[in-house]
Amino acid sequence: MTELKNDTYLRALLRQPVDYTPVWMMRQAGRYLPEYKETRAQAGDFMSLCRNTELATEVTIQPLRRFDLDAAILFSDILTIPDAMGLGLYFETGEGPKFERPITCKADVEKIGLPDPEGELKYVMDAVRSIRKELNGKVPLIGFSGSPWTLATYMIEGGSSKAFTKIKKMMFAEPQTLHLLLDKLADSVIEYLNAQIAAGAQSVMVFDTWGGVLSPRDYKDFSLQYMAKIVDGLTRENEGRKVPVTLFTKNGGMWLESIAATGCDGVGLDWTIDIENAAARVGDKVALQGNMDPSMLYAPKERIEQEVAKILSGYGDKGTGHVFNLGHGIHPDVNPEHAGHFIEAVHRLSKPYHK
Ligand code: 1CP
Repeated sequence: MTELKNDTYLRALLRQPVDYTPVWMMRQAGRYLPEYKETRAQAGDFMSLCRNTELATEVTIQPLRRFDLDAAILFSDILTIPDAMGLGLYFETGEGPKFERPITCKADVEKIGLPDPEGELKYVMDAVRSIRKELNGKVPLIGFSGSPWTLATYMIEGGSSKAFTKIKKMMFAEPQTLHLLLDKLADSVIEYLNAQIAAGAQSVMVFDTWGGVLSPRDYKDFSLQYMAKIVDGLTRENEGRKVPVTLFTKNGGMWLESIAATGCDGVGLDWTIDIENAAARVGDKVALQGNMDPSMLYAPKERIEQEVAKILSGYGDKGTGHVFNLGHGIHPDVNPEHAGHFIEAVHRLSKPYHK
Protein backbone atom coordinates (compact mmCIF):
# COMPACT_ATOMS: atom_id res chain seq x y z
CA MET A 1 0.00 0.00 0.00
CA THR A 2 1.19 3.52 -0.79
CA GLU A 3 2.35 5.52 2.17
CA LEU A 4 0.06 8.25 3.42
CA LYS A 5 1.66 11.66 2.75
CA ASN A 6 -0.71 13.69 4.90
CA ASP A 7 -2.05 11.84 7.94
CA THR A 8 -2.93 14.99 9.96
CA TYR A 9 -6.66 14.16 9.94
CA LEU A 10 -6.10 10.62 11.30
CA ARG A 11 -3.61 11.83 13.90
CA ALA A 12 -5.92 14.57 15.15
CA LEU A 13 -8.78 12.06 15.57
CA LEU A 14 -6.48 9.77 17.54
CA ARG A 15 -5.30 12.76 19.62
CA GLN A 16 -1.70 12.44 18.49
CA PRO A 17 0.32 15.67 18.02
CA VAL A 18 -0.22 17.57 14.74
CA ASP A 19 1.37 20.72 13.23
CA TYR A 20 -1.94 22.41 12.40
CA THR A 21 -5.69 21.75 12.63
CA PRO A 22 -6.84 19.51 9.76
CA VAL A 23 -9.99 20.46 7.88
CA TRP A 24 -12.55 18.93 5.53
CA MET A 25 -16.15 19.90 4.74
CA MET A 26 -19.29 17.81 5.01
CA ARG A 27 -20.73 17.50 1.48
CA GLN A 28 -17.48 18.81 0.04
CA ALA A 29 -18.34 17.14 -3.26
CA GLY A 30 -21.59 18.64 -4.43
CA ARG A 31 -23.70 21.19 -6.17
CA TYR A 32 -21.75 24.30 -5.08
CA LEU A 33 -19.03 23.11 -7.50
CA PRO A 34 -19.72 23.69 -11.22
CA GLU A 35 -17.54 20.69 -12.11
CA TYR A 36 -19.77 18.49 -9.90
CA LYS A 37 -22.90 19.66 -11.70
CA GLU A 38 -21.24 18.84 -15.01
CA THR A 39 -20.25 15.31 -13.96
CA ARG A 40 -23.69 14.70 -12.44
CA ALA A 41 -25.35 15.76 -15.70
CA GLN A 42 -23.05 13.37 -17.54
CA ALA A 43 -24.12 10.52 -15.21
CA GLY A 44 -27.82 11.29 -15.72
CA ASP A 45 -29.11 11.01 -12.18
CA PHE A 46 -27.69 10.89 -8.68
CA MET A 47 -27.76 7.10 -8.16
CA SER A 48 -26.18 6.50 -11.58
CA LEU A 49 -23.37 8.80 -10.45
CA CYS A 50 -22.93 6.74 -7.26
CA ARG A 51 -22.94 3.48 -9.24
CA ASN A 52 -20.41 4.65 -11.84
CA THR A 53 -16.97 3.89 -10.36
CA GLU A 54 -15.09 6.29 -12.60
CA LEU A 55 -17.47 9.22 -12.11
CA ALA A 56 -17.90 8.62 -8.35
CA THR A 57 -14.09 8.72 -8.11
CA GLU A 58 -13.96 11.90 -10.18
CA VAL A 59 -16.46 13.83 -7.99
CA THR A 60 -14.71 12.65 -4.81
CA ILE A 61 -11.42 14.10 -6.09
CA GLN A 62 -12.88 17.36 -7.50
CA PRO A 63 -12.86 19.36 -4.22
CA LEU A 64 -9.27 18.19 -3.53
CA ARG A 65 -8.12 19.70 -6.82
CA ARG A 66 -9.42 23.08 -5.73
CA PHE A 67 -8.69 23.09 -2.01
CA ASP A 68 -5.98 21.94 0.37
CA LEU A 69 -8.31 19.54 2.22
CA ASP A 70 -6.92 17.09 4.76
CA ALA A 71 -9.32 14.26 3.93
CA ALA A 72 -11.42 12.92 1.07
CA ILE A 73 -14.89 11.48 1.68
CA LEU A 74 -16.34 8.68 -0.40
CA PHE A 75 -18.95 9.99 -2.82
CA SER A 76 -22.06 7.95 -2.14
CA ASP A 77 -25.14 8.31 0.05
CA ILE A 78 -26.46 6.97 3.33
CA LEU A 79 -29.56 5.60 1.54
CA THR A 80 -27.60 2.91 -0.34
CA ILE A 81 -28.39 0.38 2.44
CA PRO A 82 -32.21 0.80 2.39
CA ASP A 83 -32.03 0.76 -1.41
CA ALA A 84 -30.10 -2.54 -1.30
CA MET A 85 -32.72 -3.85 1.18
CA GLY A 86 -35.23 -3.56 -1.66
CA LEU A 87 -37.12 -0.36 -0.78
CA GLY A 88 -36.63 1.20 -4.23
CA LEU A 89 -34.80 4.52 -3.78
CA TYR A 90 -35.51 7.28 -6.28
CA PHE A 91 -35.02 11.02 -6.46
CA GLU A 92 -37.74 13.37 -7.59
CA THR A 93 -36.33 16.65 -8.89
CA GLY A 94 -36.22 19.25 -6.13
CA GLU A 95 -37.86 16.92 -3.62
CA GLY A 96 -35.00 14.86 -2.27
CA PRO A 97 -34.89 11.10 -1.77
CA LYS A 98 -38.02 8.89 -1.85
CA PHE A 99 -38.78 5.18 -1.42
CA GLU A 100 -41.21 3.24 -3.59
CA ARG A 101 -41.85 0.65 -0.87
CA PRO A 102 -41.54 2.23 2.61
CA ILE A 103 -41.73 0.13 5.78
CA THR A 104 -45.24 0.16 7.25
CA CYS A 105 -45.56 -2.83 9.58
CA LYS A 106 -43.86 -5.70 11.38
CA ALA A 107 -44.19 -8.04 8.39
CA ASP A 108 -42.24 -5.52 6.25
CA VAL A 109 -39.44 -5.46 8.83
CA GLU A 110 -39.34 -9.25 9.11
CA LYS A 111 -38.99 -9.59 5.33
CA ILE A 112 -35.85 -7.44 5.20
CA GLY A 113 -32.57 -9.28 4.69
CA LEU A 114 -29.05 -7.94 5.20
CA PRO A 115 -27.53 -6.78 1.90
CA ASP A 116 -24.18 -8.25 0.87
CA PRO A 117 -21.57 -5.44 0.83
CA GLU A 118 -19.71 -7.18 -2.00
CA GLY A 119 -23.00 -8.09 -3.74
CA GLU A 120 -25.79 -5.49 -4.06
CA LEU A 121 -23.46 -2.87 -2.57
CA LYS A 122 -20.35 -3.83 -4.51
CA TYR A 123 -20.53 -0.55 -6.43
CA VAL A 124 -19.76 1.30 -3.16
CA MET A 125 -16.74 -0.92 -2.43
CA ASP A 126 -15.56 -0.53 -6.03
CA ALA A 127 -15.71 3.25 -5.57
CA VAL A 128 -13.67 3.00 -2.34
CA ARG A 129 -11.00 0.87 -4.07
CA SER A 130 -10.86 3.20 -7.06
CA ILE A 131 -10.70 6.41 -4.96
CA ARG A 132 -7.88 4.99 -2.82
CA LYS A 133 -5.94 4.24 -5.97
CA GLU A 134 -6.56 7.70 -7.40
CA LEU A 135 -5.64 9.44 -4.12
CA ASN A 136 -2.31 7.63 -4.18
CA GLY A 137 -1.67 8.45 -0.50
CA LYS A 138 -2.36 12.19 -0.78
CA VAL A 139 -4.85 12.30 2.13
CA PRO A 140 -6.90 9.66 3.97
CA LEU A 141 -10.26 8.46 2.64
CA ILE A 142 -13.30 8.63 4.92
CA GLY A 143 -16.00 5.98 4.52
CA PHE A 144 -19.46 6.54 5.97
CA SER A 145 -22.93 5.30 6.72
CA GLY A 146 -26.15 6.64 8.20
CA SER A 147 -27.06 5.73 11.78
CA PRO A 148 -29.78 3.09 12.17
CA TRP A 149 -32.23 5.70 13.51
CA THR A 150 -31.56 8.14 10.66
CA LEU A 151 -31.86 5.39 8.02
CA ALA A 152 -35.09 4.18 9.66
CA THR A 153 -36.62 7.69 9.43
CA TYR A 154 -36.28 7.63 5.63
CA MET A 155 -37.43 3.99 5.39
CA ILE A 156 -40.58 4.55 7.44
CA GLU A 157 -41.46 8.11 6.39
CA GLY A 158 -40.83 7.15 2.75
CA GLY A 159 -38.45 10.09 2.27
CA SER A 160 -37.38 13.30 3.99
CA SER A 161 -39.55 14.49 6.86
CA LYS A 162 -40.05 17.43 9.19
CA ALA A 163 -42.32 16.04 11.92
CA PHE A 164 -41.36 12.33 11.77
CA THR A 165 -44.91 11.29 12.66
CA LYS A 166 -44.82 7.82 11.08
CA ILE A 167 -41.64 6.66 12.75
CA LYS A 168 -42.67 8.21 16.07
CA LYS A 169 -46.02 6.46 15.85
CA MET A 170 -44.18 3.16 15.44
CA MET A 171 -41.74 4.11 18.22
CA PHE A 172 -44.51 4.67 20.75
CA ALA A 173 -47.24 2.28 19.54
CA GLU A 174 -45.06 -0.64 18.41
CA PRO A 175 -41.58 -0.17 19.88
CA GLN A 176 -40.56 -3.82 19.37
CA THR A 177 -41.10 -3.55 15.63
CA LEU A 178 -38.89 -0.48 15.45
CA HIS A 179 -36.22 -2.14 17.62
CA LEU A 180 -36.21 -5.13 15.28
CA LEU A 181 -35.61 -2.80 12.31
CA LEU A 182 -32.91 -0.78 14.11
CA ASP A 183 -31.11 -3.95 15.13
CA LYS A 184 -31.10 -5.26 11.55
CA LEU A 185 -29.84 -1.87 10.36
CA ALA A 186 -27.06 -1.86 12.97
CA ASP A 187 -25.92 -5.32 11.78
CA SER A 188 -26.04 -4.16 8.20
CA VAL A 189 -24.11 -0.94 8.92
CA ILE A 190 -21.39 -2.96 10.70
CA GLU A 191 -20.96 -5.24 7.67
CA TYR A 192 -21.12 -2.28 5.29
CA LEU A 193 -18.53 -0.16 7.13
CA ASN A 194 -16.21 -3.11 7.72
CA ALA A 195 -16.36 -3.84 3.99
CA GLN A 196 -15.51 -0.18 3.25
CA ILE A 197 -12.55 -0.47 5.64
CA ALA A 198 -11.41 -3.72 3.98
CA ALA A 199 -11.73 -1.97 0.59
CA GLY A 200 -9.53 0.90 1.79
CA ALA A 201 -11.47 3.45 3.88
CA GLN A 202 -8.99 4.76 6.47
CA SER A 203 -11.57 6.24 8.85
CA VAL A 204 -15.35 5.97 9.06
CA MET A 205 -18.11 8.35 10.09
CA VAL A 206 -21.69 7.60 11.14
CA PHE A 207 -24.18 10.35 10.26
CA ASP A 208 -27.05 10.57 12.74
CA THR A 209 -28.70 13.54 11.08
CA TRP A 210 -32.06 13.06 12.80
CA GLY A 211 -31.09 11.78 16.29
CA GLY A 212 -31.65 15.32 17.58
CA VAL A 213 -35.43 15.10 17.11
CA LEU A 214 -35.66 12.60 19.99
CA SER A 215 -36.14 13.13 23.73
CA PRO A 216 -33.02 12.33 25.80
CA ARG A 217 -34.39 8.93 26.86
CA ASP A 218 -35.58 7.98 23.39
CA TYR A 219 -32.24 9.11 21.93
CA LYS A 220 -30.43 6.60 24.14
CA ASP A 221 -32.86 3.74 23.42
CA PHE A 222 -33.53 4.29 19.71
CA SER A 223 -30.39 5.94 18.36
CA LEU A 224 -27.32 5.89 20.61
CA GLN A 225 -27.70 2.25 21.68
CA TYR A 226 -27.43 1.15 18.05
CA MET A 227 -24.50 3.44 17.26
CA ALA A 228 -22.72 1.96 20.29
CA LYS A 229 -23.37 -1.51 18.87
CA ILE A 230 -21.83 -0.36 15.58
CA VAL A 231 -18.73 1.06 17.31
CA ASP A 232 -18.30 -2.32 19.09
CA GLY A 233 -18.56 -4.24 15.83
CA LEU A 234 -16.17 -2.20 13.70
CA THR A 235 -12.70 -3.16 12.51
CA ARG A 236 -10.52 -0.66 14.37
CA GLU A 237 -7.19 -1.42 12.72
CA ASN A 238 -6.23 -2.09 9.11
CA GLU A 239 -3.05 -1.86 7.01
CA GLY A 240 -1.12 -1.51 10.29
CA ARG A 241 -2.95 1.71 11.27
CA LYS A 242 -5.83 2.56 13.59
CA VAL A 243 -9.10 3.26 11.78
CA PRO A 244 -10.77 6.09 13.74
CA VAL A 245 -14.55 6.24 13.95
CA THR A 246 -16.55 9.47 14.30
CA LEU A 247 -20.18 9.71 15.44
CA PHE A 248 -22.18 12.78 14.48
CA THR A 249 -25.62 13.46 15.91
CA LYS A 250 -26.96 16.73 14.55
CA ASN A 251 -28.51 18.68 17.44
CA GLY A 252 -26.87 16.23 19.83
CA GLY A 253 -24.94 18.82 21.87
CA MET A 254 -26.81 17.88 25.06
CA TRP A 255 -25.57 14.30 24.87
CA LEU A 256 -21.86 14.60 24.16
CA GLU A 257 -20.78 12.71 27.28
CA SER A 258 -22.92 9.69 26.37
CA ILE A 259 -21.79 9.79 22.75
CA ALA A 260 -18.14 9.91 23.89
CA ALA A 261 -18.80 6.94 26.20
CA THR A 262 -19.55 4.63 23.23
CA GLY A 263 -15.82 4.21 22.62
CA CYS A 264 -15.75 6.18 19.37
CA ASP A 265 -12.65 8.25 18.55
CA GLY A 266 -14.32 11.45 17.35
CA VAL A 267 -17.60 13.26 18.04
CA GLY A 268 -19.04 15.56 15.39
CA LEU A 269 -20.53 18.88 16.54
CA ASP A 270 -23.05 21.06 14.75
CA TRP A 271 -22.85 24.83 15.30
CA THR A 272 -25.46 25.03 18.10
CA ILE A 273 -22.89 24.23 20.77
CA ASP A 274 -19.83 26.18 21.82
CA ILE A 275 -16.72 24.12 21.13
CA GLU A 276 -15.05 25.34 24.33
CA ASN A 277 -17.94 23.96 26.37
CA ALA A 278 -17.95 20.73 24.33
CA ALA A 279 -14.20 20.22 24.85
CA ALA A 280 -14.49 20.81 28.60
CA ARG A 281 -17.25 18.22 28.80
CA VAL A 282 -15.61 15.39 26.87
CA GLY A 283 -12.11 16.05 28.25
CA ASP A 284 -9.46 13.92 26.58
CA LYS A 285 -11.85 11.05 25.94
CA VAL A 286 -12.49 11.82 22.27
CA ALA A 287 -11.53 14.21 19.50
CA LEU A 288 -14.05 16.80 18.30
CA GLN A 289 -15.04 17.58 14.73
CA GLY A 290 -16.69 20.87 13.79
CA ASN A 291 -18.23 23.28 14.13
CA MET A 292 -18.72 26.39 12.01
CA ASP A 293 -22.26 27.25 10.86
CA PRO A 294 -22.25 26.37 7.12
CA SER A 295 -24.14 29.62 6.44
CA MET A 296 -21.07 31.54 7.61
CA LEU A 297 -19.63 30.80 4.15
CA TYR A 298 -22.08 33.40 2.77
CA ALA A 299 -20.26 36.08 4.80
CA PRO A 300 -17.35 38.21 3.52
CA LYS A 301 -13.93 36.61 3.87
CA GLU A 302 -12.96 38.74 6.88
CA ARG A 303 -16.03 37.55 8.79
CA ILE A 304 -15.30 33.88 7.93
CA GLU A 305 -11.76 34.36 9.17
CA GLN A 306 -12.99 35.92 12.43
CA GLU A 307 -15.25 32.93 13.05
CA VAL A 308 -12.47 30.42 12.30
CA ALA A 309 -10.27 32.30 14.79
CA LYS A 310 -13.00 32.18 17.46
CA ILE A 311 -13.55 28.44 17.07
CA LEU A 312 -9.80 27.76 17.16
CA SER A 313 -9.31 29.82 20.31
CA GLY A 314 -12.39 28.18 21.87
CA TYR A 315 -10.80 24.78 21.38
CA GLY A 316 -7.48 26.15 22.62
CA ASP A 317 -3.90 24.96 22.58
CA LYS A 318 -4.36 21.26 23.38
CA GLY A 319 -2.16 20.59 20.34
CA THR A 320 -4.45 17.94 18.85
CA GLY A 321 -7.93 16.41 19.01
CA HIS A 322 -9.73 18.90 16.75
CA VAL A 323 -10.76 18.29 13.16
CA PHE A 324 -12.17 21.52 11.75
CA ASN A 325 -15.39 21.15 9.75
CA LEU A 326 -18.71 22.82 9.12
CA GLY A 327 -21.48 21.92 11.55
CA HIS A 328 -23.42 20.37 8.66
CA GLY A 329 -23.19 20.12 4.87
CA ILE A 330 -22.02 23.03 2.72
CA HIS A 331 -24.96 24.82 1.04
CA PRO A 332 -25.30 24.46 -2.76
CA ASP A 333 -25.31 28.23 -3.38
CA VAL A 334 -22.04 28.99 -1.58
CA ASN A 335 -19.28 30.65 -3.58
CA PRO A 336 -16.45 28.06 -3.85
CA GLU A 337 -13.91 30.86 -3.30
CA HIS A 338 -15.31 31.38 0.18
CA ALA A 339 -14.86 27.67 0.91
CA GLY A 340 -11.27 27.99 -0.27
CA HIS A 341 -10.69 30.95 2.00
CA PHE A 342 -12.18 29.06 4.96
CA ILE A 343 -9.82 26.11 4.45
CA GLU A 344 -6.78 28.33 4.03
CA ALA A 345 -7.72 30.30 7.16
CA VAL A 346 -8.01 27.14 9.28
CA HIS A 347 -4.53 26.06 8.24
CA ARG A 348 -2.91 29.47 8.70
CA LEU A 349 -4.62 30.50 11.94
CA SER A 350 -4.25 27.11 13.64
CA LYS A 351 -0.44 26.90 13.39
CA PRO A 352 0.23 29.04 16.52
CA TYR A 353 -1.86 26.57 18.55
CA HIS A 354 0.45 23.69 17.62
CA LYS A 355 3.90 24.84 18.72
O1 1CP B 1 -26.67 15.86 -6.82
C1 1CP B 1 -27.70 15.95 -6.18
O2 1CP B 1 -28.58 16.80 -6.41
C2 1CP B 1 -27.98 14.99 -5.07
C3 1CP B 1 -27.68 15.60 -3.75
C4 1CP B 1 -26.93 14.60 -2.90
C5 1CP B 1 -25.54 14.54 -2.70
C6 1CP B 1 -24.49 15.43 -3.28
C7 1CP B 1 -27.52 13.53 -2.19
C8 1CP B 1 -28.95 13.14 -2.13
N1 1CP B 1 -26.50 12.85 -1.56
C9 1CP B 1 -25.29 13.43 -1.84
C10 1CP B 1 -23.97 12.94 -1.42
C11 1CP B 1 -23.77 12.63 0.00
N2 1CP B 1 -24.73 12.32 0.91
C12 1CP B 1 -22.52 12.53 0.62
C13 1CP B 1 -21.23 12.66 -0.19
C14 1CP B 1 -19.96 12.93 0.39
C15 1CP B 1 -19.65 14.37 0.76
O3 1CP B 1 -19.10 15.09 -0.08
O4 1CP B 1 -19.88 14.76 1.92
C16 1CP B 1 -22.75 12.21 1.98
C17 1CP B 1 -21.75 12.04 3.08
C18 1CP B 1 -24.15 12.09 2.14
C19 1CP B 1 -24.81 11.69 3.40
C20 1CP B 1 -26.26 11.91 3.57
N3 1CP B 1 -27.28 11.69 2.67
C21 1CP B 1 -26.85 12.30 4.79
C22 1CP B 1 -26.11 12.51 6.08
C23 1CP B 1 -25.39 13.79 6.13
C24 1CP B 1 -26.24 15.02 6.12
O5 1CP B 1 -26.07 15.84 5.19
O6 1CP B 1 -27.08 15.18 7.03
C25 1CP B 1 -28.25 12.37 4.60
C26 1CP B 1 -29.30 12.75 5.62
C27 1CP B 1 -28.51 11.97 3.25
C28 1CP B 1 -29.83 11.82 2.61
C29 1CP B 1 -29.88 12.62 1.37
N4 1CP B 1 -29.37 12.22 0.16
C30 1CP B 1 -29.49 13.20 -0.76
C31 1CP B 1 -30.11 14.31 -0.11
C32 1CP B 1 -30.47 15.60 -0.77
C33 1CP B 1 -30.34 13.94 1.22
C34 1CP B 1 -30.91 14.81 2.34
C35 1CP B 1 -32.38 14.77 2.33
C36 1CP B 1 -32.95 15.38 3.59
O7 1CP B 1 -32.60 16.51 3.94
O8 1CP B 1 -33.79 14.72 4.22
